[in-house]
Amino acid sequence: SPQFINLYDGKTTRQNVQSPASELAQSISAAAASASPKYFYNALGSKLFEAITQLDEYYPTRTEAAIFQANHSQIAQAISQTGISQPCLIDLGAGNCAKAATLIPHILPHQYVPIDISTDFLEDAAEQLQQNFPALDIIGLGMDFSSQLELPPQVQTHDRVFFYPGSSLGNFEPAQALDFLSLIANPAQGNASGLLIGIDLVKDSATLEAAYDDALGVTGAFNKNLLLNANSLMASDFNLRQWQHVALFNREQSRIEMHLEAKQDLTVSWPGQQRDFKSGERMLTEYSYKYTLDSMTELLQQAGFKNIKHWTDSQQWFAVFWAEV
Ligand code: AVJ
Repeated sequence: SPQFINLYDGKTTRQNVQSPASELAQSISAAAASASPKYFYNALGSKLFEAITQLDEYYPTRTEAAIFQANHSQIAQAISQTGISQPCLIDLGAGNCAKAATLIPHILPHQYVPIDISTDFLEDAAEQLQQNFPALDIIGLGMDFSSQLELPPQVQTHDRVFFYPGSSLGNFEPAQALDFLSLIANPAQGNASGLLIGIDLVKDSATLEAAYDDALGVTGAFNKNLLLNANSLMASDFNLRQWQHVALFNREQSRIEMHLEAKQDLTVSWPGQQRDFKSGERMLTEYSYKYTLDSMTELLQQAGFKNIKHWTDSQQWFAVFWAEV
């Protein structure tokens, strides 16, 4: 069975790393309230995201899977052409590990390192995956990789393939995305040999907005679950019935914005503090930036990657990039 190392217990105070409770308190009490989208992912949030990926409206997961399916030998070839063999596959935000499961038979890693902030969910997924790949060296990491990317000594330092599928990079604002990619591209820091990354592309607003506001209301539940997670992390008293899901595409900024909107005047309290919300006031919970093939290529180049290749679907709705360090 896999090794599992939990570096995230929901209240760890590492040097220079704020605890979730104080980070949430700070962002929720700011003049423009917000909460980082990483707080969607407790055990229930990971299950709700898994449900989202099965919705008709949520095209990214199945479109990306089809791109991998159609191009897996070309992708494996691109990786081996860089001189990488028996890589360590580092899966950023692995969740249920389903995407890696389809990739592993093609790129044949020696070691697989799934990382996720949703520690219990990841531990179960890593155990399941080990059943399918009994010989694979799996090291699960419960970790908030957005705050630090330092990997424990068990993780192979050579031939590292960072795997960042699903367009999760879109959660970062462009400047942060560049910083994060630069960290991966810096061999002294992350020791990457290359990056395999999935990116959602700009398209018509109706398609984008339906993907983030589905008819069944699963994305609304996923969004509101952040409040349940906050209640458990910071001992706040958010009442979910007082909040409404909002998703809109901001074309100027090229991003989906998800908010929670107060349905009435209300007060949220947590130990030592409180925050009033006016009816209609919004709390930002997620940006999901959409790129073009050109803007993503440029971002990867700026971050220091070279020999950038991409694969896309016939509608150009989604793209998978391979970028060498
Ligand atoms: C996991 C960040 C890629 O931005 O599409 C899905 C999260 N939010 N529905 C995305 C999400 C609402 C998702 N990422």
